[in-house]
Amino acid sequence: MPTHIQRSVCPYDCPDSCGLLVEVEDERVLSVKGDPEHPFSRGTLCAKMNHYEKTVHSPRRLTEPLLRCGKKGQGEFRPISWPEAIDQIANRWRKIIAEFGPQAILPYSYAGTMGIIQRNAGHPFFHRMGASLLERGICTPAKGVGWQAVMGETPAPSPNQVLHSDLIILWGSNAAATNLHFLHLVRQAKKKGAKVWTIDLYPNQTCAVAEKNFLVQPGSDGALSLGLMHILVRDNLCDEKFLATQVVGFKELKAQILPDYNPEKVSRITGLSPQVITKMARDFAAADAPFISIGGGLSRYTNGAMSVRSIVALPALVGAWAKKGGGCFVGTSSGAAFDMALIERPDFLKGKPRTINMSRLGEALTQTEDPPIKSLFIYHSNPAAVAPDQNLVLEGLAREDLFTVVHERFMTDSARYADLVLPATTSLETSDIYRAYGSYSVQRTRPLIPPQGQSKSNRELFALLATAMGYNEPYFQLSANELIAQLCETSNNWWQGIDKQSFNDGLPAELTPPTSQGYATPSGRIEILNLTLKFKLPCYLPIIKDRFPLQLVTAPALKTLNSTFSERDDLREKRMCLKVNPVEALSRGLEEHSRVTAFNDQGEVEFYLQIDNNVPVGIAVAEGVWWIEFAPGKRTVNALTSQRLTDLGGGSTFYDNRIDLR
Ligand SMILES: Nc1nc2c(c(=O)[nH]1)N[C@H]1C(S)=C(S)[C@@H](COP(=O)(O)OP(=O)(O)OC[C@H]3O[C@@H](n4cnc5c(=O)[nH]c(N)nc54)[C@H](O)[C@@H]3O)O[C@H]1N2
Ligand SMILES: Nc1nc2c(c(=O)[nH]1)N[C@H]1C(S)=C(S)[C@@H](COP(=O)(O)OP(=O)(O)OC[C@H]3O[C@@H](n4cnc5c(=O)[nH]c(N)nc54)[C@H](O)[C@@H]3O)O[C@H]1N2
Ligand code: SF4
Ligand SMILES: [Mo]
Repeated sequence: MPTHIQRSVCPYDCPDSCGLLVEVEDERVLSVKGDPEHPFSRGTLCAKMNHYEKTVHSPRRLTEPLLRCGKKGQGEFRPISWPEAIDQIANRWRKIIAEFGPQAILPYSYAGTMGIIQRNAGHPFFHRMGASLLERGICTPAKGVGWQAVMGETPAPSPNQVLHSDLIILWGSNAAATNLHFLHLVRQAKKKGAKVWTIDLYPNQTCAVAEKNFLVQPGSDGALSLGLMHILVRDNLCDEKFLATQVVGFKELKAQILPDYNPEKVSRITGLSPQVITKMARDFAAADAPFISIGGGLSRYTNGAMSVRSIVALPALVGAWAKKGGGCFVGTSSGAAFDMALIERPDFLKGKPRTINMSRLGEALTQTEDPPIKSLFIYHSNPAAVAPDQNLVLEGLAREDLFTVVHERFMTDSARYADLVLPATTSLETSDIYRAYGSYSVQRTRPLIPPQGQSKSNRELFALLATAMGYNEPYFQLSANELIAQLCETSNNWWQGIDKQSFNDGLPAELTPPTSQGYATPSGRIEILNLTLKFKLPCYLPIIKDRFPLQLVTAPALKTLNSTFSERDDLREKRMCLKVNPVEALSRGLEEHSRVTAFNDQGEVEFYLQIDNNVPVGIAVAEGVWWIEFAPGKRTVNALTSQRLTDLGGGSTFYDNRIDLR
């Protein structure tokens, strides 16, 4: 059979949503390359996806349903048939519902696939059931809340705007690992003369692109932004005309930041000297069109939403929004382009089931809830690895009375704790629509190879479960393609200029966010003062510093994506390392490459020690979310993170944890 090349999209939780060209022969994927015609990724992929075929045809793929035959967590299973597996699930659920009610069942899903059809395939089913609702805040809801507090529903600028900026600030974002194609635009702007700064805790891979790297104290970014504003106001560097006509609350802000955020005080909080802060503010004001890209890093703290809000307010002071290329970017949201209710079916929801925050899974599984959680259905997520407070999560998953089903492509930490494991397809075996969250690109995909082994897509799985549970709504039996066809019938002003036929044929397209006069806030202006919030003005909220001396940064790894790609020997780092400054190693008598134990009140994790001059004193960096299978001890990094949530938005606080080492 001849080889042929077809389009697809990277399915993973990455802002870029790159276009793929997939070479297929004889129902096998031979190679995967970047699609030069994709408007944002333009033909390049990251190291992770360049050999996606190794994931798709991995010998580690799950190919048949498995029933647990050993103790929970040991990973001992025997194959069973799909009809048997579905029967067992439906029978067990009927019993649980009869005794405890449907809220005793909790779905747990996140972002294994970002396709809007497969990702949300479980919502209608669990709504129909009346199961507990899951608050999906494990990523960065604090970023959204911080943006909204100031900009309301104003759509984010296109990332391409950065090409017109003359000062680009990458603030708490390791774009070289997590937003590669945006960084490509930054490099282009740099060639045209733009200055680039990073603001981070340690010099990550992105720092090399920048002219200046500002290293700050963890969780101090909100104070830094307010300190910069102080100098802009004090030294008359603000755009008074813009503030008078486009902004609400500048007078009130001025009254607060002049006494409260002088450079000496902000220096004590951030660790930057008053001179550096003053120079930063002056350079920021001198720029014609400064552009700030806010990463998730600084948002994963107990003050995360307020930090983001404080930074989002900054460009308004110099009128950056009025200039081409000026402003700030936290990510795009193009949900309004699609009729998401058609996918999620909120109308199937009767009554108001309780909501459980996914970052508090450990607590939900181990404390007395009313009703108790008696069944957990995990799909395209790996909570045993990615959720905070791993010890508590594993304690919950080990409960003999908890009926756990995991739909997965690989035997993950979570799958090992399942009563039943069901094999899932990869994105090249299903149909979907992908909309990026780092640009406005959208693209539909079709299956390029048949499902591997007996694997089924999320949507096919919920069709089977609906039948078994007697949910007769014809909706459940719609195929992914039928649902996509229905979705494509909706047209709204996001689709202006897009040829629907080409979109339907699989070509990438770029949505246009609807433009309106002014800003999409209640006042129509940028709201530095927001009377609907507890704190009416941006202010600095300190983070808690407990008795442990080192701040733990659990940053993304370059070649894995959360726990995804752990299946790939060619991508995983050789050893699970913790990086610290030589001062921290010496003071504890710890040697390079030795096995060390990191500990705090949450738990203990073994790492190999990496001594790194670049990591500041007081910080420990653990990159990547590992599978326990490849960890030197029996736990991975999230045994050290807590279930505390962000100040607003119910987000996770993965970076807001402290440890010691021995
Ligand atoms: N290679 C790779 N790509 C990924 C992922 C991955 O795991 N690996 N994950 C994907 C997902 S799900 C997401 S949400 C995005 C995340 O993408 P990003 O938002 O870019 O990454 P973050 O993990 O949020 O944070 C990145 C940086 O924030 C810094 N940081 C931590 N605390 C602070 C602080 O208090 N202040 C400042 N200024 N900086 C701080 C960290 O040191 C780190 O360098 O990336 C996606 N892409
Ligand atoms: N310590 C620490 N923890 C973190 C983070 C951190 O920076 N530090 N990052 C956090 C962030 S930002 C996020 S977004 C979360 C991510 O949390 P998750 O969304 O749980 O991310 P993954 O670890 O990538 O797990 C996704 C799983 O879905 C499976 N999968 C892929 N496609 C499909 C499919 O079509 N169907 C089914 N059924 N399964 C599929 C994959 O094989 C993979 O095992 O992790 C969070 N955890
Ligand atoms: S992980 Fe991100 S950068 Fe890599 S191919 Fe996928 S979308 Fe592109
Ligand atoms: Mo995320």
